Amino acid sequence: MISRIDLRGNPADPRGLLPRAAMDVEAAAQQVRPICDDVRHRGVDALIELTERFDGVRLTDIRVPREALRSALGGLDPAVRAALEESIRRARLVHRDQRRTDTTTQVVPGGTVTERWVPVDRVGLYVPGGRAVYPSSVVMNVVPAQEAGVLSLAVSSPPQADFGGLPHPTILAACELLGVDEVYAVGGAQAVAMFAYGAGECSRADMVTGPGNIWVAAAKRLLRGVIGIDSEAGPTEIAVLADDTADPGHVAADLISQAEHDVVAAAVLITASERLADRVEAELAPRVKATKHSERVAEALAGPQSGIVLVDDLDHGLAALNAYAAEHVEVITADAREVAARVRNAGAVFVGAFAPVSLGDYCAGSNHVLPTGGCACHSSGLSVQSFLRGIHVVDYDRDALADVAHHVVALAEAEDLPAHGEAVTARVGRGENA
Ligand code: HSO
Ligand code: ZN
Repeated sequence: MISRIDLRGNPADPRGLLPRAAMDVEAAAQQVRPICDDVRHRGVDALIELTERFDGVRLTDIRVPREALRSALGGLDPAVRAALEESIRRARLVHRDQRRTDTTTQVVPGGTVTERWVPVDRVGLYVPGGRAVYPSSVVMNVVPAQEAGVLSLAVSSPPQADFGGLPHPTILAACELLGVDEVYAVGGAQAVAMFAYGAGECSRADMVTGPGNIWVAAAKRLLRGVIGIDSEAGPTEIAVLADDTADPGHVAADLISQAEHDVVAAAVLITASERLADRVEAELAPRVKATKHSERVAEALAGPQSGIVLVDDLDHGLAALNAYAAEHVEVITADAREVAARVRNAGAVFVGAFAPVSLGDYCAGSNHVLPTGGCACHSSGLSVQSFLRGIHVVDYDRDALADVAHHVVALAEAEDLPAHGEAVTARVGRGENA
């Protein structure tokens, strides 16, 4: 069911050790271009027509009434409400601590550079509808934006024919809990275009974040530049680095938990213990059969993107793990903390026997919007930082400028840009060496 990849005796660079599911976002971008252009030129009229075509709902208004948000929260299962509240509370604790303070460096007497962290003015958050209804993703996107101090935040999610042409009620309830009252019933590429260009009541946003299908990813890629974007989220991934101290049932449960997302989700176990590999495989079979989304999970585990990877020892395992750069890494070994500290490439690391990925998906306080597809070797997950810009504030007085004038002039001349130098000499002459 799950394949074995034997890297033992093969210390070579294990990069590319597992194939990754590829999405042809480029081709999709060509298809969504007319949709984005239509929203740009015809605004709300285009949104209403596109929504009828793609979602089968005829909207009278793109904005969700406040009353619908309130009644969605009123109708929310109390256990789900309590869980969302706890998830929000923990996420706020963690994200609040991520806030950066401005730093001022005195470069010379009379010359300072300050890095001032300024939140983005307006953010649009896209929330998918349909099969994947993830109120937890509303929390994971909204909390860092709010903690960063974003001034204006709007959410958009496709209308559902089953719910009276409104977005899914759990999504609306999560918005209400988080204090987001600007919500639109628009989905797909057209929602990204709405945030990029503005339409009707929805004024243009500076940045759009949130997960979505290939069309949403394509629209983000196409409109990047018109609007800032977060990363393009790909299928979820879990890589578990484990030794004989790990409970094979727990490892199997964790692999299945992320395989549950998608038939192209990746579930990988990296271990030097053949015994553990056998035991995890034995645990997988009955658990896959018993789980609700059995077919989806079985397909994900059997796919070429998943596997049990046998390595020589822990160091070899760490090399493979770092080369793979998974979205989620679990370290379930002796001295797990020490081993986890050696993980360099991961969206998030879960340490030891009691930190499964699904804790992080909902209630650890960490963010679950994380880099996929190997992007963890250069990118981070969503955080307060994602919504801040560091503005350099340059403050020099006359003497400080005069002191360095000759260096500016020399560099300007070396680059054949003499007018650059002249902007300085017009103020202070050629300075020291004049
Ligand atoms: N594991 C997903 C996030 C998620 N899980 C949402 C459940 N709901 C990607 O990190
Ligand atoms: Zn998940």
